[in-house]
Amino acid sequence: MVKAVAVLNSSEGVKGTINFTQEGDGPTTVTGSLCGLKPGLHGFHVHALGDTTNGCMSTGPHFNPIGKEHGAPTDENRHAGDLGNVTVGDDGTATFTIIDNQIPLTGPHSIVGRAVVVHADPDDLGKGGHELSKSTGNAGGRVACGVIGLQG
Ligand SMILES: [Cu+2]
Ligand SMILES: [Zn+2]
Repeated sequence: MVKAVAVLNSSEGVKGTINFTQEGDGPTTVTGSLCGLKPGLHGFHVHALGDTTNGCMSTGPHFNPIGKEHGAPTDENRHAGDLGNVTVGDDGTATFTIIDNQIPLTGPHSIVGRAVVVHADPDDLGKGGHELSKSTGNAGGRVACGVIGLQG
């Protein structure tokens, strides 16, 4: 079992912890808790770079090792980092579990050393018809992020 974790922080009071586990070559299980967000849907992605020197802006684009378009987690044509949306309740918190086959913790397409990003707005999953739909899901600003590190 390989384990990784990302601790999210932001200047806007958003906090969270995201845990990742993977057994062998199986899917990766993502369990997260977030607080300090506005209620509703928020885009949730793995971005390419584990660099937060300029805040979440320096995490680069969505992790996309095989040159696909932005999409839903269930789409064939999607970035590996496209994990869809998380749902935040009226109390500003979210707890969630995501199981995904495109975010391994080992090997050439590993997400370790990259970043998870939570956005201000819903991810339209590539279907919103906006000029940004096919690249970012038009999910708005990057409100919190954290670098994914291996856990001992
Ligand atoms: Cu993103
Ligand atoms: Zn994407």
